[in-house]
Amino acid sequence: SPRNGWAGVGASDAIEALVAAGAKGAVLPTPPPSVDVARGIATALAPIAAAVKKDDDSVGEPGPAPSASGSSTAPTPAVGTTTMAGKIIDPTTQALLERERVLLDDAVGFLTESTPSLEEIGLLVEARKGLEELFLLVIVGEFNAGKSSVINAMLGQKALKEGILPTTNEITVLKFGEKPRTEQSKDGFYTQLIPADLLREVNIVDTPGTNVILERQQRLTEEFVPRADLVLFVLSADRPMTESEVKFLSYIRKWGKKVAFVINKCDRLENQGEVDEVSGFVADNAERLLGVTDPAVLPVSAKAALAAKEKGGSELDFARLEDYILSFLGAGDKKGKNSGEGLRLKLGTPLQVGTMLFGAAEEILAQERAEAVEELQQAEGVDAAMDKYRAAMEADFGAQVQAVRTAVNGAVGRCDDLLDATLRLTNGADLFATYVLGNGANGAIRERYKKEVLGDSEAKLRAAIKEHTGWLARNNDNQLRAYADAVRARGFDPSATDLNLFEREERIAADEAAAIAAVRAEVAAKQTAAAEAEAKAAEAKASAAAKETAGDGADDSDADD
Ligand SMILES: Nc1nc2c(ncn2[C@@H]2O[C@H](COP(=O)(O)OP(=O)(O)O)[C@@H](O)[C@H]2O)c(=O)[nH]1
Ligand SMILES: [Mg+2]
Repeated sequence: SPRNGWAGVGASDAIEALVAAGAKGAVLPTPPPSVDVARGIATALAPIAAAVKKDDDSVGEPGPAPSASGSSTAPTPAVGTTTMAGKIIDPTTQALLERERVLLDDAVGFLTESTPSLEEIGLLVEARKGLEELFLLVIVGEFNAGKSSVINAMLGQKALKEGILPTTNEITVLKFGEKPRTEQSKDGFYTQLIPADLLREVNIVDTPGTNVILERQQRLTEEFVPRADLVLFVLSADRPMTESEVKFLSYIRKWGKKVAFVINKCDRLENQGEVDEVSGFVADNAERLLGVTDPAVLPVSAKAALAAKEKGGSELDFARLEDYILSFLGAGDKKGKNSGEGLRLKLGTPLQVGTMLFGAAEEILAQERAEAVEELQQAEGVDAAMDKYRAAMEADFGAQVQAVRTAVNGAVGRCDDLLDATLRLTNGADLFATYVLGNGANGAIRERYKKEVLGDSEAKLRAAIKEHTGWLARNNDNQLRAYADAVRARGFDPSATDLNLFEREERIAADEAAAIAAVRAEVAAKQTAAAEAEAKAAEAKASAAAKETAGDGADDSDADD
């Protein structure tokens, strides 16, 4: 079979390589998609793409023998019963097609998951669908070059409108249909069913053309290029290779498309010499711009061809164009050239799109990775700065707490001093009480306590705490502002995070109130202790008085000093 050239591809370990790289099914939940996986898929696509792109020479070369254990009794698959888009295909191609379908579904799944920002994913989905369709011939070129006329001449009928003004405003997909009918499928997208035999073999797309005033028309035309299995680039013989055509060609090249050049309106040229001249000019430019050798350049006159067909005849140049197109669809032309090429192009189309998208995805992922690394470094920097800040704050905090503690201890110490001083002047509890009470009025201790012990302790504590909380707030504010700036610099909204200054200030005020309350409680406790001491003294006084009464009543009270 002329298609045996496909067999080698079936033996490729593309799928295994893909699976090894981590691409499993349409969903890749864990681990998160990485550049490595993108590379894996791109690598896996490569051998299939390479096989599909094999040069014409390799076509028809017998492929390796079927690997089915060589047994002559093994049942051979029923050759010729499998179809692709209604066309009969051999088992090897069928197997290849199956693999490609799985691979493409994986690829779509992977891209959707890993680079959802990649707008062109839809192109791969469309290209994947195209595998189930007929060979797709897309006619492009500047408006008025004669694209619609060329298609009409191919079909032998004026199925499409022609005109000197940009007439084909929308994409028109021409398909076979027993009854002529036009359906509007999507935005700017018509399907026209025509009972023309050629359309049993191929779907043809008429585009609005490039170099049109309406940008939308240009976009529609460009968007259809990736899906094409073969691009017919229609040029007008009287203005071949304009600047916009050169630009559009480089766009087509980007997608790795096979392009044939149709030089239309050759009836406007003077003689065959001019036709050859224009053909040579187009061929030279095409070689240079597309990087191909011996590009197909077909000079025609769509006008003359349709006129001839309508009279039941044919026109030689146009017949060459038709042979060329048909050579892709069957077993090649009379010499077997292009045999199997159509199938090869068809299978290659989604792979080209996939390769393009993986290239773009790899760039996106590499970029994202670089950004993530940078962010990680910054986060680590912030982390380190915070650690440092915490250590510094803890050191300062210790010092300030010590200051507060000193103030409290000072009060405690003075309290002890007072008691000591009092006790030193006495020789025992009883005497202490006597001494104290003999001094005069009730509450003498309390008064002295207040004056000598507490003094301005509370005011001092308040001041110390206020200073401490103020210091905390100031430092935190500065630190916080620095982090907020860093977060803002990364393009995030700091107010969406925990870095809310107002809330934080409220928290600091609450902390301050709590600290003051704690000091108050401590002071109150000391007051209670003083009151208790007073009460004890009162008790001692009472018992001393009772002793006095019970003991020597005559003994006159020796006043204390
Ligand atoms: N002389 C001449 N005119 C042609 C030929 N083909 C198309 N035209 C004219 O060129 C104009 C544009 O043709 P059309 O097919 O609408 O171009 P499109 O915009 O590329 O689809 C129309 O006026 C056609 O009649 C041709 O082979 N020879
Ligand atoms: Mg047109």
